[in-house]
Amino acid sequence: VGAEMINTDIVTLTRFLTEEQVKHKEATGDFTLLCHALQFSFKSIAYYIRRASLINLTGLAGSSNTTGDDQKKLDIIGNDLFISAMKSSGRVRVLVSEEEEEAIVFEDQPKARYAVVCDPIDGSSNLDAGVSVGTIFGIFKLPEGAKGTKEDLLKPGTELVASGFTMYGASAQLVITMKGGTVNGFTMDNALGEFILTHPDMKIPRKRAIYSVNEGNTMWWEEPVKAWIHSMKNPEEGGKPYSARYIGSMVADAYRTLLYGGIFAYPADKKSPKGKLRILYECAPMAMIFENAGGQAVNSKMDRMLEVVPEHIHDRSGIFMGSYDEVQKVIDIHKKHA
Ligand code: AHM
Ligand code: MG
Repeated sequence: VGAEMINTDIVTLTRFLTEEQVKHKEATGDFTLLCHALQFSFKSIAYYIRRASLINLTGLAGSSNTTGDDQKKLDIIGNDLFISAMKSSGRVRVLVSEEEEEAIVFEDQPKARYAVVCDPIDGSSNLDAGVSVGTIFGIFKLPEGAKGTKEDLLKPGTELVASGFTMYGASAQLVITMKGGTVNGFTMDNALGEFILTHPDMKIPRKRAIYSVNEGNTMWWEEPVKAWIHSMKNPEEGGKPYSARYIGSMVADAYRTLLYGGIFAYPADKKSPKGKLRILYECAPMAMIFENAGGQAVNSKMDRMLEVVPEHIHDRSGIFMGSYDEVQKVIDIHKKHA
C-alpha cells in the first residue's frame, strides 16, 4: 500500500465529540465525558459478547426481568457494565434500563444533569447463535433542580438531547445523533481500540422495496397492517414485489434499514395491543435517528413516534420506521382504513 493511500487524519469518536463540543459555546464538557463512559461500556459489552462461547457466558441466567423476559447471562453482565460506566462518569443522575424494574437514581450525584435510558443488550434471544445484537440508548438533560425521579423521564422523544445504538456484528458499529443534528456512524477498530468515523452524515434512502417485520404474527394483525403487507407482496401489474428481511434483532434490522432503505415494523396487534418494543429506550431513540437521517417513525396510531409520551418507564408501543416514502405508504393505508 502506498503511503498516500493511508488516512493519517482519522476522526475518532473522541475527536468527533471534542469538535462538536467546541461548536456549542455553552457546553461544559459534561456531555462529552458522559459519551466517553458510554463508549467504554460499548467496548466492554462487545468484548464479552465476542468471548461468550469461550468463557461460558451463553445461555440463561435462571432469572427473569421485570416484564418476564428470561434473562441471559450476558443480559445481566451487559446491564452491570452499563450501570457501572454511567455511575462512574459522575454525570448521570438517573438511569433506566430494560433489565431494571425501577429507575436507578444516583443519590451521590446530586449535581449530575443527565438522565440515560438504555437497553444494554437488545435482541439477546439471538446471542447464542452468534447473531448481531446491540445496545440502544437515549440521553435527556434534566432541568436545574430536578430530583432525578422517574417523572423526569416520562418525556417524549422530542426532548432527547442525543440517542443512538451500537450493533455488535462482524464489527462493532456505533450510530449516534444529537438533537437537530446529523446522524454519524462509527466502526470499532479493534487494533486501535477506537470507534472511527466511517459513515459521516448518514441519510436513509428515500425509498427501497425491503420490509422487515415478524410475519409470524399475521393472524393477530389489524386490517390496515394486513393490507399493507399484502400490497408489498402483490404489486400491481408489472410491478416487483418487496424483499423480506428480518433478523429479529432490532439494532441489526435498523442498521440495515438505515443503510439500504426500506421499512422496519413491529406493529401493535390483537395479542399485544400495546406493541412489543419499549417507548423510552427502544422506540424513541430509534425514531430520533431515523428522523435525523431523513426518514420517518410512527406508532400504530400513525402518530409521530417522537411525540409519544410514556406513562410508565417500561411502556411499549407499535412502531413503523424507515425510509420516508415507505413509512408514508403505511400512513396512507391506515388513513384509507380509518
Ligand atoms: P429484547 O429487548 O427482549 O431483546 O426484545 C426486543 C427484540 C428486538 O430486538 C426485535 O426487533 C424483536 O424483539 C423481535 O421480536 P420477535 O422475536 O417477536 O420477532
Ligand atoms: Mg430490547
